[in-house]
Amino acid sequence: MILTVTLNTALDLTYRVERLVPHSSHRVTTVTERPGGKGLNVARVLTALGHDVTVTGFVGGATGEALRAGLNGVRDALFPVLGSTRRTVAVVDSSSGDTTQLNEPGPLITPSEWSTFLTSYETLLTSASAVALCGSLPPGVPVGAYAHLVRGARAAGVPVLLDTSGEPLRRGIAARPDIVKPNADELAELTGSWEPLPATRAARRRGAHAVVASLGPNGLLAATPDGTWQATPAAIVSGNPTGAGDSAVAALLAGLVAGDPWPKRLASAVALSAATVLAPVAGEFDADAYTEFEAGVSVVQHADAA
Ligand code: TA6
Repeated sequence: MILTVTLNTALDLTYRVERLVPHSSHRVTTVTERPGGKGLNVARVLTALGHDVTVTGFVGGATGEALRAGLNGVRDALFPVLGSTRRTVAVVDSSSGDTTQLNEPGPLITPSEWSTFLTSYETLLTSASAVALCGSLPPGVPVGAYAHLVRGARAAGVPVLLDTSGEPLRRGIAARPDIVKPNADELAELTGSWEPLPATRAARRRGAHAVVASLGPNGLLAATPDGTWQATPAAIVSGNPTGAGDSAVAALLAGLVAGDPWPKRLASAVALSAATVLAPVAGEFDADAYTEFEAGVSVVQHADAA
């Protein structure tokens, strides 16, 4: 099975308003509540694609109960904690498709909760074909947590993908994960460069086997041991971009497990991201659009550089 780790799970609330205007009050037209946090979205997408997936991470309180109740067939090995699972709020402006995201910090994880989690992670790795470590860290979890979990996966011989930001990313990438998937902001923060190509290559030199940068409407840029590729969608789609990066992670994991060549993995990841923008919430995608988009993705190889 594919294992996804979401240490800071969330109950994702999506509010749609006609038009978001600063300093004014709004009527919400629709409210959607879903289990969230990046690894949970990855797992929901992979489950919909027919993969055998298990999610792990921390859950607690009434929000944790609501999250669990919404899992709908996604297998979970979520670990109960005393604190309450956070909420995240995405406010979607229906007129423009622009989204404003508000993410709570999450519950305080105690040292004993963290150490019990580590024991269960080691057990889960024994039946995993790949593992994804996704999202922010809740308070109390050490900043080097992902580096530790990457090393654990490598020691168990399980390929590992890392999708996080800031210092946890900086430390995690040095532990040599198989794939790292930063977005443009995360890449710039990590490398100090806003130029995607040199930044992606510089990020790879920090220790990852491959770095796949998600560049929003410009698709994906991948620096890998087999070469560097830019994968671009045929057209820009508008909708709700929340979770598009999580769907790219889902496709990259599926391609990793299948042993697909990089151009195929990237085409699939770009198409699945775009099909997610068409869905109303993160962790879901428009299945017909996914098939249609995949054929239209352009994948171009860059000349090799040191
Ligand atoms: O990528 C979208 C999303 O996964 C939302 O579902 C929301 O839960 C959030 O990101 C969590 O991100 P964070 O970086 O705060 O862990």
